[in-house]
Order: sequence, then structure tokens, then C-alpha cells
Amino acid sequence: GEREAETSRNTALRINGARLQQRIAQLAEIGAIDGGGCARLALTDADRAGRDQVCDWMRELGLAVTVDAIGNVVGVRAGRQSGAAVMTGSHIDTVRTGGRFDGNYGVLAGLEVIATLNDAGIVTEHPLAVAFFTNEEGARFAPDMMGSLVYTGALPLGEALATRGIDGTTVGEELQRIAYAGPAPVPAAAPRAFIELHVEQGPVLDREGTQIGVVESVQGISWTEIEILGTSNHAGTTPMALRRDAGWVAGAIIHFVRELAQELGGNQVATVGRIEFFPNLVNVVPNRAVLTVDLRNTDEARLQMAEARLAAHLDALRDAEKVDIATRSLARFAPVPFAAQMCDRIEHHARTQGLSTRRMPSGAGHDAQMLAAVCPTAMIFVPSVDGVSHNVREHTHPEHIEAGANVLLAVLCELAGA
Ligand code: HGY
Ligand code: MN
Ligand code: MN
Ligand code: MN
Repeated sequence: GEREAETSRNTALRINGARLQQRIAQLAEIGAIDGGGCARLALTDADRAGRDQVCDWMRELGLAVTVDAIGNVVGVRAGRQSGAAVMTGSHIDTVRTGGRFDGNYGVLAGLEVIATLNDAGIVTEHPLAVAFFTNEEGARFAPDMMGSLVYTGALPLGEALATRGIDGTTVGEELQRIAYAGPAPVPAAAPRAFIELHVEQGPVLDREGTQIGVVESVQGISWTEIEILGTSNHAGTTPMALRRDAGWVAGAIIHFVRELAQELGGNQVATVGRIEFFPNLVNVVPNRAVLTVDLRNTDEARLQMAEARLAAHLDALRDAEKVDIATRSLARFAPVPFAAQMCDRIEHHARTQGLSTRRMPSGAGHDAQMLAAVCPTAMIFVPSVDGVSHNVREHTHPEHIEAGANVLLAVLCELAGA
């Protein structure tokens, strides 16, 4: 009957790989930097240009586009029924050394699913939505996943808008400046389900030769900003024993977090990514240093242990070096498990399409970890060559770009009732 014919047609349904690759290349032109990557830090002019481009594509595909008060953009394709949409999406803001796939791939694959359904004249039972969330990276304004946190009610809008970033501006000011403070209220009504397609950004799938990652969870994330206050002094005249050298203490912390991760082992990772010295001059003992520590672990208890060890080390440094040390949390998320039956669906469709799969946690943060609080949610990974990301060399082979999008198509069609 009709249902069987539809189902057989749907399983034969495939995305248009060339069209998807074309959009990835076009979006990567916006904020392009040497080496084939792109730099579109959240709420910069480059981010605005990327947003404008994706909104144009959404409208060309017939989606009803809404912008909410934190700048999240959602394009909705009507279904036979009204009500909550089956949503896919990710982010299009990048870090300063961004590749062309991180975030962008999941959003553009979502648009490719829409284009494929449009071409096939298929109307789904439930509405379909493609979203990009504001400031997923958290590099300019912390915390990361800010847009999806506000979207799901986990972060009050006022707090998000008041957040001051690394260049001294606030989220609210910059949203207004790029004209993406939209009318749609937050928190939003929960989607019916959420699926995010993303490059792995780590080496597991690439090393193993596995084509699809079925992501079961996102690891815990702890970001802390540390300010060290010492005494500026003459680099030449001040005896070593009399120094209160904020720069040296910063170096001691960088060294400590590496050793801590090695000592704790397992999935523990630690990074000092951002650092500033004041007055940052060759012949002045720094009186102030500001740095960030990024600690992550799949296990919450071990992440708390790592945080406690860092705090204890800061106490020891205060005493030994007679400096003041203040800390400020920039982000703290416990590990998030995804919905088992959603993982099963992804695995089923990938296997049906003859793709190899493996289950794994996500080392990177994603908007899906916030959507998981309000609806059934899971993620699909495709391999990153050499596991490189947050680097212009980020690369995923075309056949994997297409494979991931075809799995996304199949899962969305099943969830939305195609
Ligand atoms: O930091 C992260 O995990 C992501 O890139 N926001
Ligand atoms: Mn990402
Ligand atoms: Mn990223
Ligand atoms: Mn290649």
C-alpha cells in the first residue's frame, strides 16, 4: 500500500552530496582565513555575515525563519500536523583558528535534508526544524553553548545578555549591533526530538576506520578563569627572594594542570588556552596574570577530584609565593547521557545503510547536551582526519560528509514520520 511505497521510497532517498559540499565551501568563504578554515567568533561581523547567508538559504528552502532574544535562529518546515518539530542543528560560530566543519556541517546537513525532501515532494507528519544556536564556542563570551542554554531555560536571558567577553563588550550590545536580537521568546517550547550531526574532532573514528559514531554522552566540562595578583617590580634590581611574580605563578599553574591530567589518567584532560600578563613588558616583573583552565572528564566524580586538586595547588602557591589568587567559573557542565532509544535509531539506520558504527562519548561540548534536558536527543559523529579540530586543517573526507548526512536524513524521516 501507500505506506510501504513511501517507506521504500524513503529508504532509497539520498542527499545530494555535491550540493552539500558546495554550501560547506560557500559558508567557509565567510570569515575565511589562510589554510582553508574560517574565523567567525560569536557576534562579530563575520558571524553576522555567516548568519545572513544561512538565513538566506533557509528562506530559499521555504523554511519559516525565526530569531529569538539570544539570537538563536530556527527554520521550520511544516508537517501535516502542527505542534512541536523534530529538530536538527548545531552552530555556525567558530573559534579563531576554526575549520570549516565544526558546527557548520551539522547545520548545512540539516538544510540538505530539507532540500532533499523538497525535491522528493515529501511532507512529514510532524514539522521539521533546522537550528543554529548563538555562541556555541564560548571562546569570546563564556560559557559555551550559551544560545542553547538560554533556549532550554538553563541560563536566564538577562544573565546571558549581561555577559562581558574577552574584548570588553557584552552579549547584549553585540547582539544589537549585528541586528540579531530577535522577537521569539526564550526559553522556547521543547522540540519533539533533537539530533545533532557533528565531526568527531578527535582521532577515534579515523584511527579505527569506523564511518559513523553513535554518541552516547558528552563529557563533563569545567572552565575556570584565574587571576593572580603580585607586585610589579624591576626585572634587574629586584632580588629573586623579594619578588611576588604573577607570571611565574601562572607558569606553575600551566605546568601543574598537565601533570595533574597525566597523574589522574583515564579520560582526564586539561588545557590552559588563554593567558595575559600585565604589564607584559620585558623588564617588569608581572604584577598581574589572567589565565583559563579547561578540565574535562567523562566521570563527574573524577572531574570534581581534578577541580579539588587544582584548588589545593592554588592555595599552596598563594602561601609559597605570597600572591593573591582569585578564581571565577566560566562554565561547569556535568557529563550528559543521550537517550538510549535515539542512539539505537542512529545505529540502526547507519547499519541499514551499510556503514560501520561504534558507540562513544563526545570529548567536545555541543548544543545537544543542553537540548537533552528538554527532549529525546542524540548525536551522530563522522571521522575527523587525524582527529584535528579547532585548526584550519580540520578535514572530513567527502564520502563521510555524505554518509553522515544520509544517516541524519533517515533518522529525521523516521522521527518526523515521512
Ligand atoms: O569547547 C568545546 O568543547 C566546544 O568547542 N564549544
Ligand atoms: Mn562544535
Ligand atoms: Mn568547536
Ligand atoms: Mn579528503
